[in-house]
Amino acid sequence: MAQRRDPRIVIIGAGMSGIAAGHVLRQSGFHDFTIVEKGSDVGGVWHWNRYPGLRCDVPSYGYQFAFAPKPDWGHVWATGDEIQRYHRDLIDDLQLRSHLRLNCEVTEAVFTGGRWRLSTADGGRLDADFVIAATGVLHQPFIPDFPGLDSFAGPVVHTARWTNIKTRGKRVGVIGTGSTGVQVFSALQPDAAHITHFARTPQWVMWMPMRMPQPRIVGHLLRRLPRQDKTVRLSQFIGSDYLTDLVIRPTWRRRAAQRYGAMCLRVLVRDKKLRARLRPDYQPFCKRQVLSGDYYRRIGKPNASFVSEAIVEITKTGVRTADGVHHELDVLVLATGFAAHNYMRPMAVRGRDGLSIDDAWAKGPRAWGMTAIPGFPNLFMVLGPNSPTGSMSLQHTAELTARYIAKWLNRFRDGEINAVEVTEEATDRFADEVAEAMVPTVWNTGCNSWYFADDNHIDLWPFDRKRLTRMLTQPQDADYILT
Ligand code: N01
Repeated sequence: MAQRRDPRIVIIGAGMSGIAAGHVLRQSGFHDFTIVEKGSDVGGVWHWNRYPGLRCDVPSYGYQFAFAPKPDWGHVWATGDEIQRYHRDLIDDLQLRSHLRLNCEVTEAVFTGGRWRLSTADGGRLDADFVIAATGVLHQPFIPDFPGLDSFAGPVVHTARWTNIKTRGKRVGVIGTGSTGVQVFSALQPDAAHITHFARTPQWVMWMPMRMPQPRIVGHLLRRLPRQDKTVRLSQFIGSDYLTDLVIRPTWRRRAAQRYGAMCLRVLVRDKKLRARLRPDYQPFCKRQVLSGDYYRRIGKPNASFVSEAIVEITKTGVRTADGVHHELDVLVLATGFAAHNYMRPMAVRGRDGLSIDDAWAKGPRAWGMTAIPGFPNLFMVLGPNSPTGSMSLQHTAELTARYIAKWLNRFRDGEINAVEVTEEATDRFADEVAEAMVPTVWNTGCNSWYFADDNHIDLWPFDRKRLTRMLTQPQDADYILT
């Protein structure tokens, strides 16, 4: 009879997916695991992003783990601070603190002699039977190569690395019109002497009462529910199923939601000239849909300008646009997004026979079912390529993926396998199915967005929840090379 052994596991990243993985491992009886996190705190994006106006654009009740329900959110759409506190509290509530190593950046992971050897930035070394890369998607800030950026005399800050800069009474420039740009613009506008929003591409901004407090009575009632985990899951499933249907199928529901998006612009921006400049030339929901309760009001204020001419250079004192206008600024805010397809890189990851992740992903990131990469045995990702960032509950997806991984770990523990590696065939088949399912999605209707890994490869999940559950519930041996 095979001997039971406790696998040594390293989880890289203590954001939402690392917390999910840690909890599932503990619950499944694995003790020998470490969660390494390069930041000084847990929380991932909610740790790194601290810009003014930060809040979640998914209602809080659905934006939490079903295994750790929090009934008493302060707001229906929680602030960044509150979500970060939730994550921090979870580390203790789920008894993960003793497994956690903060300020520990993994720089290299090499599969050698049937195990993983990890090097850290502080010169340390970790060995592991399994690695779980919970390294996130929107992690590395993207800073465009604007000519003259270094010459700007005032503070320049990327929203994902916010520092305490003074914006009150200043002439502020915000570059970028994604969810972040809209949030930070709206938060800084009231106190700025003048604020200029530089838009390479305007966005549809859908009105929602984003600052609405969650009534206390709701918290009290939810707390009294006998199976809160079930209600969280139900709310996630209802929300996800609605959004999934809307983005993956061109039905009347999509058209109705898009009509609402168009109506928000028409009703909330009365100035016809401004409205014309704010109107995107692509369908609502094609890019990640931006929600806001006040952007269209604030962009029309006397101290605000919306500039859609291209930026040609940044000077010592401002930004020059293609129409020759020089916009004088004291502070420059870059809401220019993320290198969203890097995943665990720039960590140097080498799998079987020395295969590097850069070579394996030379044609773009790919992984079977968001988690397993051919050539990289005993390594799994949580929220890897094709994760449903734009259509489903990420907490649910992270938990489901972690449970899937735990099934393989169980088989290692039982001595059934020493190594597990997904096949090229299974991964190709999955990629072909993804490409086919992507055709009728709204993301494919003629806009450019961070969803695109390259010109014709959309890095999202184009299927419904049933497919997600089916893929991640029962591992199929035929899709793997088992040693
Ligand atoms: O980043 P983005 P984000 N010159 O990539 C512009 C999540 N999120 O940080 O549209 C000029 O969406 C770029 O222009 P264009 C959410 O999933 C969630 O805003 O490419 N402009 C775009 O306007 C979201 O989708 C919350 O033409 C340049 C902007 O920069 C994701 O994070 C809150 C440029 C980048 O927009 C990313 O959002 C915030 C250039 N050279 C974010 N390069 C929640 O509430 C780029 N841009 C949960």
